[in-house]
Amino acid sequence: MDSGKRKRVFSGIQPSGGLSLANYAGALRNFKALQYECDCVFCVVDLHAITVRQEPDVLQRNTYEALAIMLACGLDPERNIMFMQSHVPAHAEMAWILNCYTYCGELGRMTQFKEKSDRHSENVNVGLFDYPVLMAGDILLYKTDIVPVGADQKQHLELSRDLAIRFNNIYGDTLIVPEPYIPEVGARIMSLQEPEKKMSKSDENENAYILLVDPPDVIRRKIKRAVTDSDNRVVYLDEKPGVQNLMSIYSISTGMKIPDIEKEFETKGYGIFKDRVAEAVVELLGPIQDEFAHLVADRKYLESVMKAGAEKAECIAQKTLAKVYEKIGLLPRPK
Ligand code: ATP
Ligand code: LTN
Repeated sequence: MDSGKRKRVFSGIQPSGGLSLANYAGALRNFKALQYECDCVFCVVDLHAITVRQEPDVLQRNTYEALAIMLACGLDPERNIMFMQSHVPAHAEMAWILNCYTYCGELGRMTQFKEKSDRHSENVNVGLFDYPVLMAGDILLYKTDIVPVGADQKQHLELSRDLAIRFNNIYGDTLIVPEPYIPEVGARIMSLQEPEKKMSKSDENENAYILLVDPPDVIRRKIKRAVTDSDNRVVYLDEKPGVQNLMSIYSISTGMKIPDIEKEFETKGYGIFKDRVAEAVVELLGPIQDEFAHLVADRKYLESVMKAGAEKAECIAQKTLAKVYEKIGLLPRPK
């Protein structure tokens, strides 16, 4: 493919704890698929993670681990730009600029802000409120065409689009208006314990989520305990959210389509279904876990990846930022 025509992809993952099967389903899996046809930039968004309180040493460890798991999932650092958000100052700078074009009302309406303010009522800080603007900056700095994310990020992406359009309307064509890329299956993996709630790695009940690094026996136990219903039929219906969720997980793990899954389990009950889902997840995660164990121990290598990534990212980001400054009327620093 002509490299001039390749679409730019940007996405970010927070180092806010171990990554989950939901992060894989909604995001990482698609990053992997897109890397072959697009120019991809994948960022560990550490500045987003500090909108809730983090222990410094835990944050450091999670940050290395987030990069290691992205690599273990098959993202190629030669093909993609992979870096830490805080290593490229343009992200914080762009966020400031965009702050001046964002209305408080727009941010106050954000579902994630409302949820996280409830969950962290002792620390409703300005960063938490401003989180979507930093995210818009991430995306717009790279002239991004496509943003692969889970369904929970749709509202944030809408804001990024609105800000790009708003800026362009004032100053003329400057920023690219990004498109979301939300998968059909796996965009919203639900909690294994409360299937009407999204699976979140920060859930206080660890049976609610599967971490990509969970050992096989833990995965089997969590899936066995997953909440379903008393109907015992494996069919994909909205009134059976627990079963629907396990079917999505099975689909992601095996590559099978939902109707084929219904067929496979037509004459079988939840016992066999859950066993097969668990084995499929164990099989999916096995190679990722082996690769992760090897990579996470090699901090030198991880640092070499993030260093090279930051240099490449900075070049692109700095160019967009300079153009934005110029359009606004900020004086260039005399040489
Ligand atoms: P937390 O659960 O702690 O709030 P998070 O997992 O939502 O964090 P990120 O690590 O930043 O936050 O998410 C990374 C990617 O995973 C995003 O693209 C997000 O949309 C996706 N994602 C998160 N939760 C789910 C889910 N339940 N189903 C599908 N995709 C998800
Ligand atoms: N808010 C996102 C993480 C994120 C992101 C981004 C995703 C930060 N910046 C830019 C896509 C593009 C989340 O998943 N919680």
